Amino acid sequence: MIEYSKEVRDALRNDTPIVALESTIIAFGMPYPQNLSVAQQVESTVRSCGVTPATIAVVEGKIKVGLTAEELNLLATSDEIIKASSKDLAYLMATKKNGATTVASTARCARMANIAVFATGGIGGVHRGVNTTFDISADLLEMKNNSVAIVCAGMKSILDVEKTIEQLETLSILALGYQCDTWPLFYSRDSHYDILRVDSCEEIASVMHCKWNELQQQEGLVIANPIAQEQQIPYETIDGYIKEISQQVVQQKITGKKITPFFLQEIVKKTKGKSLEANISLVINNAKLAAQIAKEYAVVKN
Ligand code: PSU
Ligand code: MN
Repeated sequence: MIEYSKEVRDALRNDTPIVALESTIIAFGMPYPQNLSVAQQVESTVRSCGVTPATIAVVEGKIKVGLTAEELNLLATSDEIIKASSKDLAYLMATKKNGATTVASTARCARMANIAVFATGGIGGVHRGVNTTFDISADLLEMKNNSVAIVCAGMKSILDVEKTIEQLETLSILALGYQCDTWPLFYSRDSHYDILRVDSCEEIASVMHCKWNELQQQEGLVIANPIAQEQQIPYETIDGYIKEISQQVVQQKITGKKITPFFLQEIVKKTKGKSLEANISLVINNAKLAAQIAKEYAVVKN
């Protein structure tokens, strides 16, 4: 059912470390041509750590784990791509359509492919205004259902931070802060929300081993990796913009899966491109950490 790229197939056969990468960020998270260049840079960052990148997407109904250069290009340029959560996979397969996978579906596919580590920008969660919209990302459920370690810079900046942390707690999804004591909030490094601290990839790999192999707990794990100091944007600045954009969202009746792409695009305008630079930097930073974790986990699990 899954089609692997040659390098991913070889890595699976030889049991060498692999990092899964999502594709919604390519198709819907950044404008062209930055999206394509980031997708390529992320893959080369992983490779330069001696780890195999496996970007995941659906191409003409086939679940692909590891993409060719042409497929990466298709995701970055085509306007016939569906933002695909886990529930959409069957539809895409049956109708032979193209889909960019979110954290939810990437975690599911990575699990099916036996890949333990996955890098992204920010995880989905509980949206602000949830009391009226009921908008809670399927990312949360799929992080619960799939034993994959997800490296992110915290949650998407547009979310309700407190409620998302509470949901992670309820779903029993362990979150670890990499070299930090509080939750990083995507564009900004810290917050006043406590997180359990880890200082090395050895520690993270050891947590993965204790959780999945010793305790036999099946849930996924969130590794929150703060954005680099020189790239961060103060939370208050972003928060102000988000409140302004929220009003546009209501006025223009933007709903469902269109919400995140709209916010990201408007934040880029308001920050005069600085948020895009920050987003690019944190994604690459996460890919690098994910690769190091994958290497350590390969040592620990065997
Ligand atoms: N973070 C970003 N850009 C994105 C996403 C996260 O900075 O495009 C994507 C991820 O793929 C995440 C998805 O899984 O948004 C969640 O979307 P929703 O809230 O519609 O479930
Ligand atoms: Mn949603």
